Amino acid sequence: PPSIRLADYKPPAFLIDHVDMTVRLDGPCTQAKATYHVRPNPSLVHANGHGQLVLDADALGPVDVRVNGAQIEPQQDRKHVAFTLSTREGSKVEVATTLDPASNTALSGLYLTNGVYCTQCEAEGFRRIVPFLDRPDVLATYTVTLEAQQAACPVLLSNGNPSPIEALDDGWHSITWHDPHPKPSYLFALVGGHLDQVRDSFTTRDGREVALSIYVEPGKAERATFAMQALKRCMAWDEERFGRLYDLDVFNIVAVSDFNLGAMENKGLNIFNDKYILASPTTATDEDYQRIDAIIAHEYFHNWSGNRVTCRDWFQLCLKEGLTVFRDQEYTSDIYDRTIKRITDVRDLWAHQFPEDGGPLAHAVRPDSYREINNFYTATVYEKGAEIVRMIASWLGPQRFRAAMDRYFSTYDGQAVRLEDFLSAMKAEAGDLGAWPDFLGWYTQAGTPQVSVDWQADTHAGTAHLAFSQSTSPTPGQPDKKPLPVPCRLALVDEAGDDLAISPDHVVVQGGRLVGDQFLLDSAHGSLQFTDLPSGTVRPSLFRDYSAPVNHMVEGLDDSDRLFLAAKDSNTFSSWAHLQSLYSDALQRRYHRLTLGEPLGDDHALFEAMIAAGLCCEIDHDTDQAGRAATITLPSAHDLARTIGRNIDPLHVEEARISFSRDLCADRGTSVVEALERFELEDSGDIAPEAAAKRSLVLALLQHLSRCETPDVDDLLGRALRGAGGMTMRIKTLALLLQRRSPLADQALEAFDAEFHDDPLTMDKWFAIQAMNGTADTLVALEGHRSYDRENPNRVRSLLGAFATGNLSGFHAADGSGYQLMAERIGTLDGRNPQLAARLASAFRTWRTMDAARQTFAQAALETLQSMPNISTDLSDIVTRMLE
Ligand code: HT7
Ligand code: ZN
Repeated sequence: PPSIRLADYKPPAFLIDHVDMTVRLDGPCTQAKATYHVRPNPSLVHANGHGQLVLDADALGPVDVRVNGAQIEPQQDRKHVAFTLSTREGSKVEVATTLDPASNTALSGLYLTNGVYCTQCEAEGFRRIVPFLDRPDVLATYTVTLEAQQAACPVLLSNGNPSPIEALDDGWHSITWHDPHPKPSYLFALVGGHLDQVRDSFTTRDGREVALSIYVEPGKAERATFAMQALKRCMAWDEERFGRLYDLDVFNIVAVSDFNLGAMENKGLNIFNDKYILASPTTATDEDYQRIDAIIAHEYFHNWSGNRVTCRDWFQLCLKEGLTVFRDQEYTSDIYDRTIKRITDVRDLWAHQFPEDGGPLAHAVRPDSYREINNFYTATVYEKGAEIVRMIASWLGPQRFRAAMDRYFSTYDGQAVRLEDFLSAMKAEAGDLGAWPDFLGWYTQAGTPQVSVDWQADTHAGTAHLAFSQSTSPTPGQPDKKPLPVPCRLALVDEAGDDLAISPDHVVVQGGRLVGDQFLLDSAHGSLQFTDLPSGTVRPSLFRDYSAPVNHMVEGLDDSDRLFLAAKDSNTFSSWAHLQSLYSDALQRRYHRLTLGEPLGDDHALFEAMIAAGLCCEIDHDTDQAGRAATITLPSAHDLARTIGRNIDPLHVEEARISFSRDLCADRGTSVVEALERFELEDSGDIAPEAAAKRSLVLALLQHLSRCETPDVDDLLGRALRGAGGMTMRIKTLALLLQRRSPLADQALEAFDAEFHDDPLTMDKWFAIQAMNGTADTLVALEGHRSYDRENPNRVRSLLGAFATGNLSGFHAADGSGYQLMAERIGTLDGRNPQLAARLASAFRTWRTMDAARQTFAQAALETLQSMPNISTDLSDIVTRMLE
């Protein structure tokens, strides 16, 4: 299909104000009927007395259509059902069709998962249930009646508030749900099946008693109690922080075991991948718990940022996604640890969004065109989108930002809007901040800006100069780039580590503006000239809290300056970032020496700094163990590869990291072991944040130690594994044993399998660690395991996804075996589930950064996929863009 272009947007000729729908859930004879209250769009001029109503459809059988009661013969092709309607008055349009949910393996529309009927309508799934104006700017109220056999589907759910359930003849029953809030069709949902229920309630600030339920597969209710607490926590937070109250009498969540992404924010009926609901201390890791908190909050927050105020068209996707990610990031920062959350989010951005922005799939946060919208649920739209909102929030400051958000929600409540509308609400509250920066440019221009900063100080003269310049490399379809407004939060740090007060009278600013501690660089070049500085050495701390999603390099600060700042910078994010930049340089040096066959050199000073930062305190009195863990954690192999950028040999990338840890242990191993001994390797398994923080530090230390060649490390890891009180220590130490090829690994894997083989979500972790530490042959062997299921997306992601995205040397194996196996599996999967196939294929996006031999293998694998006769649009879009 041709590309859809933002520039071609046209409002719909007709509107649908209300939908009356009946779905009779009856296996392959499932019937969907809908009545639409249609009227001509009053904002358009209708020349004749009639016009074409073109309803979207996808994979539907014959559709029966009636207009004002009379059956008609519509024009119907694979993607549309079209017929003529009056433009002088409203019409009643009835459509009816038959569906077979069990045969819907694409998991879009109405499908069956483990015997439960469920739907996924974003982005274009509603048209796979009934023909409709399936676009986000058509908002309707819905009344939905569900009918099913009572024995097969005791639970019947849809959006809104329910009426009492009614018994019908022959063991059937029915229920009607009414959603009074106009919504686009992508927020429609229904669920029917046997499900257990966890109930609770929440009273909103305006006194509404909301009945809360989480539905899970039978027998799993106990594992949903954390999720229920998480839901109540985020409901209270959204009231407090954003003044957003819930607006229906019930809020339901359903956890299903087959789902294409993480979860879906359907109005009043969120549907979740069960991975992000179910948790117990013996089966879930600390990261699982935090992710559950974040995703429950994310979907709940969509009730305002996405549902009450929605998108005009899919180009505006980040209007709801970037904003909602920002909101969930703020929430988890408040309930966990703000600095650690920022570090985690920035690491994720570097790991996922930066490679996307620098490769063949680069696209603007608001793209100009797309072939398949499902391929735009990306790190760029979500994570970079959130970074843009963060820049705006920080530019406005907390009070103005809150006022601007209130203005946005109240001005556009019940509407489908564009990014320009969001920005106009932000701008309207900017007050005396001066000219409004061109934040829209961040949405429309792809690529990561490179910001070079040059620092020069003259201690005797008491002056210093910071020169900034920015540029962005061309990305597909965007050869020329313009400068963007780049906020750099900064401070000058004195010899004691204190921030100097910067008086505007003693700074000359060019190419931007200095507002508070933010220098807004809004040209290609800008500078700050400081005068009257106090005596003594002064150093700049730049991009505090990562104030802009850019790649920055600083000239004029040597290693000792960065070590000083790592130790003394009062901004804890920045002190982490200084050390990371030193690690990154050291690892790159090692990589290049490995490729040249040279000795690796000595990083003694850096090891000293690491030990000082990571292990300085008595462990049990230290309140910032998670911070220390982050401080001593190296950049990931993928991040190192991205920084190296071209002609990559993944084995050398991995060896650079391994050798660093090995040399650290050779140099300071005794301190590391002593620190670990102080911890005692008995883990309580307690899920409280303090216990999780301690685990993260132990694991960060073990990660380095696991690279030592001495056999007593096996003993240490074995003790940590035996002492594991919960899943975090258990799976992570097991992964370290596996990575180290320890003789203890096999036995530990077997014990895990014996205990959890009939618990699929827990076995996903077992599959993933092996996929991340094995070869293509490992995958083939694991595919035959009794717990593996090629048809379940979570299983596929845990094996193939973990291999392609978490195993640099395995996926990019020198003999091409990783590429070949992935291409074969993706090709097969495409026939069943194109969205999943396309997502897996995007792991190839870095193929051109590899060395020449690997590129040849990767290209061949991609070309094989491209030439498949029945390739889906989803997969073909990804593969074609990667080969262009
Ligand atoms: N808004 C949701 C998007 C989503 C989705 C998109 C395409 C295909 C399947 C999907 N499942 C969920 C998720 C979110 O809250 O961001
Ligand atoms: Zn979302």
